[in-house]
Amino acid sequence: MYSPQRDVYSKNGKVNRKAGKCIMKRTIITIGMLAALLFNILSISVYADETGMVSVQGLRLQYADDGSLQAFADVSLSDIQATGVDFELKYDNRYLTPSEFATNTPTREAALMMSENTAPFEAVLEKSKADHVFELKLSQILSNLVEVNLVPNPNLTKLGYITKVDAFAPEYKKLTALNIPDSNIQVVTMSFKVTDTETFLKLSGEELSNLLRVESDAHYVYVNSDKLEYFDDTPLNVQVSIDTEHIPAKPTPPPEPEEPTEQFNLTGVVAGWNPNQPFIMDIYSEQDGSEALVKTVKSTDADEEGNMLYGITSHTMLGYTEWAFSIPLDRGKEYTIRLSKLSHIDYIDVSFTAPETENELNFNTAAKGEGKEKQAIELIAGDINDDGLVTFSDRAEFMRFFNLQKPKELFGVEFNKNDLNGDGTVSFSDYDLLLQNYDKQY
Ligand SMILES: [Ca+2]
Ligand SMILES: [Ca+2]
Repeated sequence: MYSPQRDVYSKNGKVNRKAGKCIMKRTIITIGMLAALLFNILSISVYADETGMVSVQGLRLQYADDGSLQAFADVSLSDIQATGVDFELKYDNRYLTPSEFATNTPTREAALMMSENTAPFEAVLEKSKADHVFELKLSQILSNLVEVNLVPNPNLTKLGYITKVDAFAPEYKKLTALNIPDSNIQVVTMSFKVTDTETFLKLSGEELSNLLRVESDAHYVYVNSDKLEYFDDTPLNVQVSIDTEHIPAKPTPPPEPEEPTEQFNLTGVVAGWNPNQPFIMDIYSEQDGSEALVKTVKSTDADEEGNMLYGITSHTMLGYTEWAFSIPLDRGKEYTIRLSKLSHIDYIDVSFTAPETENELNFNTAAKGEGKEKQAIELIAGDINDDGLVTFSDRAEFMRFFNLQKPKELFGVEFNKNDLNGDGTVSFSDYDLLLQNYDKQY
C-alpha cells in the first residue's frame, strides 16, 4: 500500500518531502500506463511483492579500542526481488549515537556507520571484480533516525543474490536487482556508540526493546525514471535484546607505538596476459639530482628454496594473470616506478614518497587514486615490437607467426613475443587480444 506521509526520493538523490504527493500521483498513473510493462517485468521474474521482509536484530555489544561501548544492529533481508530497499530506523538518542563501524567515533556518514556483510555475495563480487555490494547514495543520518537506501551496485553481474535482468521500459533496459530468497540473508551491520553506558546496561528488557524502531520500509523496482513502490503494512521484525553476560572485557590500552622500521612494503596488484612471462618492476629513486635505478624486481624472483620473494602470481585457464606483490623498500626517499611485461605496453612513471611511519604503501592507490587499492592495474597486451603502442606494425609482425605449425623452439623469443596469452601457439585467441587492444592507451 502507498503511504502518503512517506518521503519520496527523487531520482537525483534528494529527499523530496514537499513533492511527495505529486510524485505519488505520477507513480500511480504510471502503474496504470505500465500495465503491459508490469506483465513484462513479471515475465522476466523481477518484481517486488509485499511478502518481502527487512529485519533488524540488535544489539551486539563490544568495547571499541578506545574503551567506549559499541552496539551493533544486524539488518537482514528475506524474500525480496527488487532494485532497491528503503527503511527508516529510529533510534533512542539518549543512549545511542550512530558511530563509525571501524572506530566507534560518532558520525553522520551513513556509509561509515554501516558495514556490508559481503560473505553471501562473495561469488558475485569475485566475478564482477567489484569491491562493494550496495550503494548507499540516498542514505542519511538524522538526529534520531537513520534513513537507509540499499541499492545493489550496478557493476555487479548476474549470479545468485544479485541478478542482471532485461526489462522494457519502454525501451529495452538492463536492471540490477536484488534476488534474496525467503531465508534471512544478513546484509549490513549498523554501528552505534553507547552513551550513558552505566544507565544503558541497567535497562530492562522492555526499555531495551524501545531503543530501535523501524518507521517504514519499502522495496521497489525502478524502471527508467519511474519507481514502483511496494510498502508493507505489517510491522517489521525488530528485535532488541542485550546479553549483558557476554559483553567482552574492556580491551587493555594499546601499547606505545614502536619505532618505525627502516623499510616499508610496497604492495599492490597488477594484471596482464601470459603466465610464462614475468612482470618486471623497475624502481628508480632520485640520487644526487638525477634518477637512478635502485632495483629491478621480477614476479618470478625466488630464494634458493623456491620461496617467492615478492608475492604471488596466479592465472586463469585462458592465460590472464595477476601478480599480488609486496616489495620492501627503504624509507626517506621518493620513488618512480616502471612496470613492464613482454609484449605489453609499459606502465610508466608512478611516483610516490616513502611513508614516514606506515609499514605499507599501496601502489594501486599511488597510481590510480584513493579507493582504487583493490583494483588491479591491467597492462595492455599486444605491443609486440615494444614501441609503446598497439598498432598495425604489431599486427604485421604477428601475421608472420599466425597459425604457424613449426615448433616454437625454432623461433625462440620471437615466437614468445607473439604468443600473447602464453598457451604455446600463436592463434586466433592471441589475434583477438591484439585487436581488442588496438590503439588502446592507459
Ligand atoms: Ca607496438
Ligand atoms: Ca597463444
